[in-house]
Amino acid sequence: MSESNKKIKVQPPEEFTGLKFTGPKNTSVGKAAIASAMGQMTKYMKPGNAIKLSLKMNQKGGFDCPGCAWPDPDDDRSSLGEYCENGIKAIAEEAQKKALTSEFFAKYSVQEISELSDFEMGKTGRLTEPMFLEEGATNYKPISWTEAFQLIAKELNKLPSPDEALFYTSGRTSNEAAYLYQLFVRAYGTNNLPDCSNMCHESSGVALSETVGIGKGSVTLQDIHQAEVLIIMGQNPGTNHPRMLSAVEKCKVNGGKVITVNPLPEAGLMRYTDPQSPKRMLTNGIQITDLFLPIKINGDVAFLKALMYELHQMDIAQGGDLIDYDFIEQHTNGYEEFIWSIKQIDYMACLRQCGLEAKQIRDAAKMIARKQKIIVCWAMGLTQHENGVDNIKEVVNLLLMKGAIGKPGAGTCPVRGHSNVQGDRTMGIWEAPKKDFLDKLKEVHGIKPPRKHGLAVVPAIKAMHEGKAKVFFAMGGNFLSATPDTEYTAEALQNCDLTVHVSTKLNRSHVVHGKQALILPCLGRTDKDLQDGKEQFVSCENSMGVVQSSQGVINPPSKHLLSEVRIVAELAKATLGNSTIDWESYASNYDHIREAIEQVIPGFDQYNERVRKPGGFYLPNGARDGKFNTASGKAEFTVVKLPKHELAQDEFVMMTIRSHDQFNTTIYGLNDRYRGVYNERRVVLMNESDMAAKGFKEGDVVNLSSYYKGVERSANRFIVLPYPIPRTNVATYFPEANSLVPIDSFAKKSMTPASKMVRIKIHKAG
Ligand SMILES: Nc1nc2c(c(=O)[nH]1)N[C@H]1C(S)=C(S)[C@@H](COP(=O)(O)OP(=O)(O)OC[C@H]3O[C@@H](n4cnc5c(=O)[nH]c(N)nc54)[C@H](O)[C@@H]3O)O[C@H]1N2
Ligand SMILES: Nc1nc2c(c(=O)[nH]1)N[C@H]1C(S)=C(S)[C@@H](COP(=O)(O)OP(=O)(O)OC[C@H]3O[C@@H](n4cnc5c(=O)[nH]c(N)nc54)[C@H](O)[C@@H]3O)O[C@H]1N2
Ligand SMILES: [Mo]
Repeated sequence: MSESNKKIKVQPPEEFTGLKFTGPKNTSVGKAAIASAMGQMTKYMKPGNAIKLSLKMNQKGGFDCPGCAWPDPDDDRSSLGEYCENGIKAIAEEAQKKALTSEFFAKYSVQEISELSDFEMGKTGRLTEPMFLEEGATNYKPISWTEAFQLIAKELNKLPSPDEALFYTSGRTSNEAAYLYQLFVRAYGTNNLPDCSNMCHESSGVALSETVGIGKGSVTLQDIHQAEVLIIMGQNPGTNHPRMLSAVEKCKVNGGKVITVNPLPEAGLMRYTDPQSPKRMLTNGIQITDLFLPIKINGDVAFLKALMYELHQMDIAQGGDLIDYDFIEQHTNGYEEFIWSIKQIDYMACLRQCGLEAKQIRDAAKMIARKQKIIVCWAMGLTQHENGVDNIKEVVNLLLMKGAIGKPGAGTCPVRGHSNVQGDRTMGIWEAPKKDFLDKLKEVHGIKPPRKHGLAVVPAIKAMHEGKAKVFFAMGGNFLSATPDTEYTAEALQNCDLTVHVSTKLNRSHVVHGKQALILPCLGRTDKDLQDGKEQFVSCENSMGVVQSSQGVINPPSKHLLSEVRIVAELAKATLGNSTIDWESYASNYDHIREAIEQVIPGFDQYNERVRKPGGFYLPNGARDGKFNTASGKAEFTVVKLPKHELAQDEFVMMTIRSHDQFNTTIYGLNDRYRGVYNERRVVLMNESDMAAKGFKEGDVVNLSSYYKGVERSANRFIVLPYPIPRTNVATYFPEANSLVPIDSFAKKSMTPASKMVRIKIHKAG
């Protein structure tokens, strides 16, 4: 490692920012949310842009919110703007009035920039011109686009094998840019396309593909409205998918019940006040959760097993009409073996592991016993575990037992993260592409796509660490801070010959760099995109498989910005020289990319025509229609093992979660309003009895350390806060605690880092 690299701060600074703690709230949204959103808009945006954007966000013919992937209503969109507090924060962050110019980089060295907190980095403004960090230099300096592309091309073409290059994607990239990007990467010769999905819903994709034949959820927004019971597991929609709450509210108004399974009583799941409904504002909102189950971290398999055991017992006692035997007979495989394993469970061991009482399990069983319209919604609380794939398979088992899939008001609902993470995967951003897809690329584009599977995020980090990958290219995202084991990942990136980031905003991955580094500034979702003098639009797929157009509405912050599509095309031209692909034609008219997508990817017939219709179109979804595209043609029951939970003396299980004021590694502000934590992110939420046993008081400063396979990792200076969380469980924020997540602790099969279950010890700081 060079001398200059040593001093670079690879993690946010350990300084405190002035904590105020009031304890958790029991209601969400309402007036405080409107005030918070408006505050962000007026502080960071030009007034004209703020109005333009809030009227066009998630409207038919407008742009797709760059925040989460929750779908928009097919009809009946609110005239006030289909927005939420955190959507407004996302656009306020992207459409900042402040511009970050080359003078900033001339004034501050890379090392000095690394001293900034993530919050401060984000507030430096939108990136405005391409910047280059020469080998051994202390400061980034401007570079022309042409030189930047030539430099990347030279480094890529120098590699002994294309497999020594890695091409990461974060989930904001549009369908058009993602398609062209994977086409370039495969024409260049590798399937090394790690993406944020590897750290997110990969466990869902793997489990759902194996069991119901499609790696996506099966429900629509209408289904949520019609469900009789919604089970919301491992998800905090009040913060991360606020618009989901209006759908849940509709479900409740229609008579639906909600069971919430979460170690924390998240405010958004308790009460909700629709900010656009004067009646709800006056009546203090609606109760969301009917049955709250404060589960221990990773107690979900144990809980589901106990629940299915109860259901089976009740079915026997009540004459056998609670379990849907007709559905099981006609549409599934493996029931006998599965139910035998459920009959064998050690019920008491399950109760101990999930931390719930038998009565709570029975109450849940009673709530679903006579219902068929059941939907399970889930997010990172289920996927980011070593047994993440099993968690979701167990969810599927429950739904299959009840015949609750492939019919209205029932099914699977993995709630996606980034606004186009699902679309990127549909477009082929995947390290393990299917043969049919590659065959089609060959047929349509005349390339010879590589057949060997590439590297997902965790193996990609290892390859860089071991010197087996030398060029790292990122289409968006903040790889260093989003990935586990921050120190290890930093060493990996610093091992590269070249790191390149296509970005809208400055982040820590720009200052923890390879020998040479480039920052390529691009247009964001909200910016107008002109190619050949004509305005272009892009498209995205939301969490429920609807493809819709998205068109930016404001002038970009600088005339030097290129669109992601244009960047890929220019890079391809520079790298591939004579290519069978007409990159220029694609970049100058995005309709041409959509024509190619239509030829290669099933479900996109008449793409250009249908995407221009208000509201877009649904992609085909077998599971939704009750058709299971598995090897056997039936949905598969699976027998899942109860995980082993052995905590050593003095050990705790830590989950790393999002605060209310962040979008992944982008820190909008320092408050976590619903949890009553203000002006501080370096906190650890702990059960009061655990605090007493350790002799801790509120406000004590502690250091955290994790031990995994003989390696100790540490993160220092966190403030202890008493919180209603099960015993031996604690919570910290991502990314401050990422250095504790071991690189080797990931889900079997999906390789998703286990960032919701890190075994740690807690010591008072000296
Ligand atoms: N405003 C905003 N919106 C976002 C994001 C953001 O950062 N900010 N991120 C986007 C992205 S990429 C994603 S993936 C989603 C993330 O959305 P979420 O998954 O809701 O985000 P997390 O904060 O990781 O919350 C996980 C929840 O799971 C619970 N949990 C943790 N461990 C367990 C467990 O073992 N069992 C159970 N049952 N529950 C558990 C936690 O208490 C927490 O409530 O949100 C997307 N939307
Ligand atoms: N410990 C822990 N780690 C986690 C998680 C966790 O729960 N706990 N969650 C994981 C999950 S679910 C995810 S999805 C990942 C997220 O990982 P990433 O997607 O890599 O991270 P983000 O923070 O979303 O990326 C933010 C950066 O994207 C860039 N950006 C924003 N908009 C655009 C755009 O339109 N185009 C381009 N090119 N760039 C843009 C900006 O420069 C910004 O700094 O993190 C994972 N890491
Ligand atoms: Mo995510």
